[in-house]
Amino acid sequence: MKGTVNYSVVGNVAILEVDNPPVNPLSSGVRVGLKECFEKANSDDSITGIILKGAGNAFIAGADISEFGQQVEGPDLHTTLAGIELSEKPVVAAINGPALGGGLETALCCNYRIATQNSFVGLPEVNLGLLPGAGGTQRLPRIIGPDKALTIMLTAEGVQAQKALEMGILDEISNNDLIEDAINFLEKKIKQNSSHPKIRDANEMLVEARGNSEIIDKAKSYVAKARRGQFAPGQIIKCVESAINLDDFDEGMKKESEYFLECLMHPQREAMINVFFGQRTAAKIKDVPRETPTSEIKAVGIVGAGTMGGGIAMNFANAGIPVTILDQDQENIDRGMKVINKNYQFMVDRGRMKEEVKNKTVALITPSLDYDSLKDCDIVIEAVYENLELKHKIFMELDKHVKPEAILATNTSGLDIDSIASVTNRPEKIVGTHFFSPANIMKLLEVVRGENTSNETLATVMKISKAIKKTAVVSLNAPGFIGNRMLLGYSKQANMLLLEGALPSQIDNAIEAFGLNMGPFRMMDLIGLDLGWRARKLAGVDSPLTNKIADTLCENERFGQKNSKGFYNYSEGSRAPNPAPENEEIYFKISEENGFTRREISDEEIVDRCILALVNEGAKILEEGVAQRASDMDIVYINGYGFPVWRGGPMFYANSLGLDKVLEKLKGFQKIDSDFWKPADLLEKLAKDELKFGEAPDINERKGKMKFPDIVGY
Ligand code: 3H9
Repeated sequence: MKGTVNYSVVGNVAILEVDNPPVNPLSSGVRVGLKECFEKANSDDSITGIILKGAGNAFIAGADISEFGQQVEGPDLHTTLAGIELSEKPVVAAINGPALGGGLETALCCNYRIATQNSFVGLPEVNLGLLPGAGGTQRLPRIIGPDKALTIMLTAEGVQAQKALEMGILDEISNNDLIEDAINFLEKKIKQNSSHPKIRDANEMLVEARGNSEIIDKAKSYVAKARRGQFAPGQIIKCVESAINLDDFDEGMKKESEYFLECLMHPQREAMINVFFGQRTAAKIKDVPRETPTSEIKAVGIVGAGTMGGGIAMNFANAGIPVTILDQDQENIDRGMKVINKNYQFMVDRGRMKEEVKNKTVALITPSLDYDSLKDCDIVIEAVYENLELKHKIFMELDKHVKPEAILATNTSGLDIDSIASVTNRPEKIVGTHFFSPANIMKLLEVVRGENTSNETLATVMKISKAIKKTAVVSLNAPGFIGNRMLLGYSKQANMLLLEGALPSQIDNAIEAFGLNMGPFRMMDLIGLDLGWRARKLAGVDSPLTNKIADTLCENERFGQKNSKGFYNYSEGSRAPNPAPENEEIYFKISEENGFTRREISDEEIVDRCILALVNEGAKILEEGVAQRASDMDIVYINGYGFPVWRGGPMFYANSLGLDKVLEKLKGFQKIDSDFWKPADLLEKLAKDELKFGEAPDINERKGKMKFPDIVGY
């Protein structure tokens, strides 16, 4: 059994310490320990009260997520928490770090809650396709009201201790020794009261909310926007409606259990838990030991004050790390700093940042025109446009000016890291850090490992990516890395479907109904159709078949959202796509010129061809060892490309379809294009062996170096 609870006594107070490193989830051993320790404390006449705390730096991170869907040992969580709530001796939860999910639910079963300043609480179960199923949906609305409780449960955001105190979740904050403060607090309460409050008895806020449909309507409209396609949020709302409308706490608990079970059995739960663990596994590099030394990053340099450079700088400033941002002339640097300021002001205006925090954060970013100002930086990230020659020049300058032990990183989305490393005297310190736009918002960071990148460099970049709150995934240095390589096949299929007979709106609607944030043509309009067109013109290359329509739109001055005309039309200042029937003539003409007889195409075919193109390419990436594992590709697609988290990522989705079915579909599509749809060897092998992605044998060696394309960035 995993985890335990340590029992000690200070004076007349029993101290129960949940011990299940690193974050003390409520695994089987903890549940057994809690039951036994509460029985022990309650049967000992010398004990007047109980304090519950977590070992190390966490209170309790919730139920043990790895137990869901498994046969569990020991008492269930409800029985365990009933033992706490029914304790004859008063109980104080002494919160010493995150108290999340079942952790907060445990604290809500105690009579009182006291926390350190740095602690935070939350009910993030919705991110796992679940709801707070250990009384959270019934108890939290009773102490802070259903409106605020719904916000906490539906956003899954943590609430810092001070705010939790103001909301009424906590009774006190400890600024000194937590256990000493908790004992004093408990003794004061014992002196003052003969009985101690239980949240189950507090009904006032629920009665007040009865008949107020606004609370539920607001929650539903948030879910429709922010959690489109997810099952659990609706279940959470139903639980809170039950709390509001049922007089009896236990009746509400019954409803919660019913709705929880439905979440537990729902396929989204498994998909989202796959994402939870995938996110954490991605941070581990198979051949880089955990104990690899890392260097400290105390100062960061950025080369290029454009959109990407500015966004990257903001990430470090937000984490309190000073940044020097360099560009070649004053005009660029002024423009870049103006955009950074504007982005921060936007956050202040929206109430997401306090003015004084903004001022402090902006003050961490220093503009510069001089390479020498980067000399003491611990890492410098180059973020200029995609031109290998230019990058070579910049890296030569950096190598000359920046201290030799510093890491030099490039934000390239597809140029050869080894070629960049070759112009420096420190190839072991060269690494790719591919941020996604907008870099201050998007979670994904592709960390690209060159031939000579050292373990120390990789481990340092992985560590710093956590500090700036990015989800880092490692890719070998191969064309397109992971994300853009997979995207190529997906975009190709979208364009082929357009040539064969579907319209952009049909394709986008089908992909969005599948769950992606944005269909491929809306995405192309957002990025700008002209990027590829201009690059091809510059290089003097013809439009490939799949780009012929987009390039013709550009010839007609339709560049996408930037000039309000692309595959769609846009009204001034709006990003909402409107139909563009005037384009149809172009689509039909190019189809005909290229020998296509346009036909009716079903939404199912659209989804299969776009999504299975991702899957087949993903299988090739895996067999070539470019990605370490299938779940890494799921994490890339969810965090960087808007793939629905509730489908678990493209590779997990393929597993859930069944790889034999996937293979059958690919073979069917070979009638359309036998080369493109040739199934990856790995996929054939897994399907034959009735295995899934994730069950494939590890591949840790690359299959030879691949040639990088001459043009990237579209
Ligand atoms: C729930 O409570 C349901 C109930 O309402 C009802 C039940 C009936 N379980 O994130 P980190 C592991 S659902 C198992 O890297 P950090 C994690 O995998 C739960 N394992 O650390 C990792 O393992 P490894 C609701 C867990 O400092 C290691 O701990 N609760 C759990 O960046 C370190 O994690 C949540 O959703 C868990 N509950 O962040 C909270 N939590 O080292 C989920 C973590 O082998 N947890 N692990 O890769 C978190 O949000 C973060 O882990 C936390 C720490 C903020 C606590």
